[in-house]
Amino acid sequence: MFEELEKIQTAALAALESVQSEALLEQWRIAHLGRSAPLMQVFEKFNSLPKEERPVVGKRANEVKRLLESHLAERSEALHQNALAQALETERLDVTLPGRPIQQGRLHPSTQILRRIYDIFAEMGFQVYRTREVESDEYNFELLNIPAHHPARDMWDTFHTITPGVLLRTHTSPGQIHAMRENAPNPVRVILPGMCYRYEQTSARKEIQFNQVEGLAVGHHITFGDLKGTLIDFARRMFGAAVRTRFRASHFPFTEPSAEMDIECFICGGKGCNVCSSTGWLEILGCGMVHPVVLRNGGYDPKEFSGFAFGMGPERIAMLRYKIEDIRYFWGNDLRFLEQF
Ligand code: 2U9
Repeated sequence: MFEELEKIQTAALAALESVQSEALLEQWRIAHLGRSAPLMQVFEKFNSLPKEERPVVGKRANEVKRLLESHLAERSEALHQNALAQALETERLDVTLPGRPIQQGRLHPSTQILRRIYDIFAEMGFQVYRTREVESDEYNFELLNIPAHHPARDMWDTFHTITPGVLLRTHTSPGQIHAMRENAPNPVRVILPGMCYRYEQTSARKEIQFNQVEGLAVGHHITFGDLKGTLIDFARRMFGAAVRTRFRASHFPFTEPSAEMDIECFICGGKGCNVCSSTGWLEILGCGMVHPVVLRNGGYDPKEFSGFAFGMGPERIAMLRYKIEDIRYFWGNDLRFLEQF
């Protein structure tokens, strides 16, 4: 039995010499210390030994077991250290290398202009009011004093849906009717930003989609003077305190009287250049006093209430400000364009 134990110990230690990985070490443990290992068979045969031999054989068998266990622990630690050293060698990190630059996103030029407009009008007490892009013919035209077959409809080439009387809004003006109907008979002061759509042949100056910002103030004693004061103040905040402005008479079906506001050309300072077509002035927005018919459609009695409204195109403002020569760049998703802002 002693001889057998010697053989078991020698064979196990010899086998351990060639174990080079933690997986193989586990196989070794099962083979030499597991339930069916030769050493465990010795323990099983223990009861069949003569009584006087049992203590000495038992002592020796336990010694062999402890020896194999301590070699196993040693080997396991050595293999672990080896693996660690290897990982440190191959996965070495050079902390002195310069960092990789992080690509920063930026806001679309239209969004930048829109946010500037929101800030300016927020300071004057105008709330942002958003409404649907899919509209009814009634809200987009009828209630704005543009009946069917009216020649003014030619100004808004329309995308119609397959459902009769439903269309993509051609301006944010239908939102003004929603705003009035929601607030009447209380005074209201809102700006309406958002995407509008027109069925057009695209060109450097025309796109089928564009943003608009319209504004509306309705109250008891609102005058054309309030309209001029508000819009001149807006122009000064948007284009600089020294900017000169002028109002020209115009016509829109939903306002009466109507006007357009120009600012002095900031490219040539009013001397005349190709951006302002040698006039020295740039058209910035349209405006007017809300037409009595439109006021009534919004739920206000025109004998008691008056209001002003205006509309502008953020892409047009961005084009003037950044000298962008083609409106199609805005939705072309060309990074060479977008990264400049
Ligand atoms: C209601 C009452 C009045 C909104 C107005 C304009 C003049 C105007 C255009 C300028 C450039 C839009 O982006 S643009 O093409 N807008 O000239 N808009 S008055 O007047 C309204 C609208 C709705 C109920």
